[in-house]
Amino acid sequence: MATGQIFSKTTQALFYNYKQLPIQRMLDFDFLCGRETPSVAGIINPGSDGFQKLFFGQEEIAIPVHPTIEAACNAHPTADVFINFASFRSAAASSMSALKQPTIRVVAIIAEGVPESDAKQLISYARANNKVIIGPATVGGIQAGAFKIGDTAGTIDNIIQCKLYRPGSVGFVSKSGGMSNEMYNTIARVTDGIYEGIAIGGDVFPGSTLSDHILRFNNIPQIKMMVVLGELGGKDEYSLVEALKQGKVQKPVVAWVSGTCARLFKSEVQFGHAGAKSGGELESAQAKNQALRDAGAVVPTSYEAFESAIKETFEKLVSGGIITRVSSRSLNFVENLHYGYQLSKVKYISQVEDGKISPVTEITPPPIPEDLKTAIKSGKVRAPTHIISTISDDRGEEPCYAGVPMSTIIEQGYGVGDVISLLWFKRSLPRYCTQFIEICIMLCADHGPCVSGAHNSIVTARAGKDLVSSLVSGLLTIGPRFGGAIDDAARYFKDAYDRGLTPYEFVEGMKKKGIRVPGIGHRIKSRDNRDKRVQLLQKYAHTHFPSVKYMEYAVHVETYTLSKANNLVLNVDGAIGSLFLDLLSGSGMFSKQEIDEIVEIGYLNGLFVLARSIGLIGHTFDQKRLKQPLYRHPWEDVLYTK
Ligand code: Q5B
Repeated sequence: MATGQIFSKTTQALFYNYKQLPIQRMLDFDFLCGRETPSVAGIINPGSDGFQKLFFGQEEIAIPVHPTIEAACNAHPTADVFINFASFRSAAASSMSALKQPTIRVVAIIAEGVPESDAKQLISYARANNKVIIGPATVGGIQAGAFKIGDTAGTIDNIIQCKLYRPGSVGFVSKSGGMSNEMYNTIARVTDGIYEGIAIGGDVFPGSTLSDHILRFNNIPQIKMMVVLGELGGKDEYSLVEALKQGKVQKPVVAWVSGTCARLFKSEVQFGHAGAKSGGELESAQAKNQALRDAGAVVPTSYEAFESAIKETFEKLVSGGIITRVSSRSLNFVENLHYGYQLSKVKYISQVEDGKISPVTEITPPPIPEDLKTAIKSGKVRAPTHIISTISDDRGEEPCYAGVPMSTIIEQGYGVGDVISLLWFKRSLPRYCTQFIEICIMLCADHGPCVSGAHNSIVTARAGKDLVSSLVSGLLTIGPRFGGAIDDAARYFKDAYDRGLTPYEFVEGMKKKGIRVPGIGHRIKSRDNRDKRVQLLQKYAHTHFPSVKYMEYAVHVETYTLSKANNLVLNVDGAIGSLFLDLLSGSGMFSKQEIDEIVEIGYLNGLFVLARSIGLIGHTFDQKRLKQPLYRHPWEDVLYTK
């Protein structure tokens, strides 16, 4: 693997698969460290491009999003780390494609469960091309005060507690990502902190090994001691043993291989990681700990003693009393040394060179502005909402309509009328009312292909437009002349009735103002060709409503208008408008003020809009099913005149 530093304070990464939280955590870390540039140069979100807004301190920044790895590498040639948050299914292919990019030097693979054969191919490609893989199955790694991969080291609070915003003197490598967070804490407590920490991942075939990183740390002058946390299973630790034996590591190594408890189990045990299973004796934690100890690492007798071993080693370094380099002449001696237990006896084997640790100058990192959501949750701040909603709530286990849970609606056999009454009127109306609503919906669902709305939908569908366009084109015709006269009918009938106007006074008063009586008149219906829908609605109301005073008033108005012209019948809009007034006032469910508000706001055209949408959708499907060509109105049907 490479010789020394793989990250710096200017390192930038490309982040594969948009994951808001880990990217934001990287940027928060950057801000904490006083980085000038964000550590994420670009995001690769397969198939999409544009920008993602994220915070860099208090500022919002737009990070470019690229559809392919190639496009991202071309756009950001100095970004040399590839952080791969792909799933285990696509991690191998995307990692290989990243490794093949000349600009990419380090690939971190987060996914667990990458097939071992794929991992081997990635490793051999990376080694042949002098590239570094961290993972698979890793949380990543961190160079304190400089660069952090994804979720490494957890929350900002933990990062601050572990002093990871500034470099210390310890190089740390572990298999486990979860345990590395724990160890950052331990190391921060008993030393001057981490310089670099890497979790190689718990797979059987890690892209880079414990010894790869230890050998690299050995070449980083700022790192004065190394801490290793291995685990049972596999033989990775033995390459470190070899490196120690061969004198390739000159800085103190404090190590522990976890999993000593495996012996307490009668059969083979598989711990959390794919690679962490008790195999033969050689792969046991005990054997590996002993081998490391024999090779000269400081190895405590238990995990509990790990912290004090690190502390003791660090303190020796601070006082300048520990080896930092071992000359080849001393090698045999080192090989025979039980370093862990004879720590205090080991002074200078050879020269001490630049091993002494000078105290780190402590800095106070800038505070990271808290996210509004978190601050609100903790009760620290309050923020005004932008929307107020009173009819439904989808935050709980199941959505509620006006407080009624979905399951109640289904289990208690609510109908569409009940749902409308909950969502429009915010209350459960008596069944006769909700049934009336359903009758209105059924009767107004369609009135043939010749009416304005259906005609528009048909023409639009035949122009090749989609369902929504065809539907709204039909809906847009609903208005004062066609279908949208229900509210006005209710307003005028109510006003005239409440003021005690006779039909004559009402109609003539309207005529004087030049207003046609809404709810009266029809293009094809007349005294002798009554609208069946009106008759059905009237019949239902007579049977179920406690009072039909507004409807009776409308009928008196009709009697008067019919004396003027045959087609001035009470139409479907007028029937619904007047009958809804009866429903509102007769049901006892609405105050006078509420009725005035409903009429004033204009709820009732909603019934026609909702109902007729059913028909307009039907006409759209019909035209498409019949594969009707573009509509063109015939010339003969147009009067061309000057
Ligand atoms: N005159 C509906 O008119 C229509 C008068 C009136 C006093 C009136 C017209 C009107 C009010 C709005 C209304 C809903 C435009 C209708 C619907 C859904 C539908 C549709 C479908 C479906 C029809 C002739 C003479 C003139 C006028 C006078 C007409 N209406 N006077 N009050 N309301 N109504 N809309 O036939 O003296 O000759 O100048 O605007 O309620 O849309 O099926 O088709 O389900 O899809 O075009 O049912 O009534 O009559 O305009 O030639 O007028 O009658 O002043 O008098 P027409 P016009 P004059 S339901």
